[in-house]
Amino acid sequence: MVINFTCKQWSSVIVISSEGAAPETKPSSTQAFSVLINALKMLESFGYTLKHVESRPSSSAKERLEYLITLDYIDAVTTIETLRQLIGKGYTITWTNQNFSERIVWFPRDINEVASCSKALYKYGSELSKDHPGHGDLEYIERRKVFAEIAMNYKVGDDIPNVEYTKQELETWKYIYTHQKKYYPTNACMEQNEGIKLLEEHAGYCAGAIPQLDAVSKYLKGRTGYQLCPVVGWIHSRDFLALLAFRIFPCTQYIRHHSRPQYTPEPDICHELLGHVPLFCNPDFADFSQDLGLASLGASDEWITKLSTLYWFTVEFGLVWENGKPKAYGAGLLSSCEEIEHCVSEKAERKPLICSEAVLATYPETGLQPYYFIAQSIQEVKNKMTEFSRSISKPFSISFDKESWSVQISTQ
Ligand code: NLE
Ligand code: FE
Repeated sequence: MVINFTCKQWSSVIVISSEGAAPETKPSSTQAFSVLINALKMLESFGYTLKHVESRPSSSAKERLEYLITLDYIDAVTTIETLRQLIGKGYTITWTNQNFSERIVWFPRDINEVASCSKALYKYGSELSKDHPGHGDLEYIERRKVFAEIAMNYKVGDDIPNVEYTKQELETWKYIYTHQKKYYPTNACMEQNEGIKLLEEHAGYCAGAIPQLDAVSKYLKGRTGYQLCPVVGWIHSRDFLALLAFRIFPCTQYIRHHSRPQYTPEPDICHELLGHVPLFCNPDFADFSQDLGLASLGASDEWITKLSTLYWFTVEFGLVWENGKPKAYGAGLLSSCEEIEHCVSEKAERKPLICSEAVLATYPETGLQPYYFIAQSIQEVKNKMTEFSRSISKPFSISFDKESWSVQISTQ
């Protein structure tokens, strides 16, 4: 059932109107009434006292009823938490005040609530589309199910099950690892080179074996407080960013198809372990990834698109200058044998990173990127993105509390 709640006033009372049932159907009187009862029950559990309630024909659909509920105002934080819980129960809430009118979106506040965010699949869920190198390879598709199973059953906080990789999988890894390592000293940023060194010393990185996510996650946790969580494949941008807010990085565990080790159109374990994890060893980079995640919590769909586009052009495909030379720090570049060469070559088009421009740029999800955004340093990327995410309009601000590993909501 879809219910619209409009929060009309902010300062002293909350006025809520509700409409029962999906827009196409006219709810029965008892249905409409049970919507009211359920809303009141929830409001009561938050400590609200009902001052007044009246029903009237809905302003948007005449044949439907809407309820105007007036409550004693408690405080801003309780209001937001109430609205958040109502959204969690399936209510759609539009927050309206003199500055804007925007739909409020549910977001997780702690590690238990964020757990569901790694489950929603975006694409390549159970079968591989035509542009995927593994398309039609039944053995490969079958193998992917083993990894899907692990990801679907995983609960944040558990140990990540270790996987015994096949000979063919190990060969693919060895090819990529050896190839990329040759290019990192010249084509990758220094943070990447430092990360790889640390991971070789402490987390079992080597050409001969695919490091296990569990061991890598435990090492990262000790170093920068980030942990890995296995996922089936692409997940929705909103969920991806929400996980980052809690210092959780969603990680695929399967490996790309052996027929094309040089390039994959979707994330795989090579992309995660060679592209993302080394940078997560850097405390500044880890902080900045979390900030991006925090900025996404409760943001509108439009902002989520902007933030994930920015993520694409920086964390996935970004370049930085180092001693007058372009170097890769984007994970999609660091894990691709083809693109690590291409991105710093004469052939590649590079534009200075301007966030307001990058968020509007379009990109192909498969194939080499047509252009790249380049910054002076990782520090500059961080500063620019922090400044940019300040322009997100939200009726509240969010901060992270390290003690409870949860977010605190406040209003200005
Ligand atoms: N194209 C990258 C690679 O081959 O490693 C993966 C990109 C995933 C976003
Ligand atoms: Fe990635």
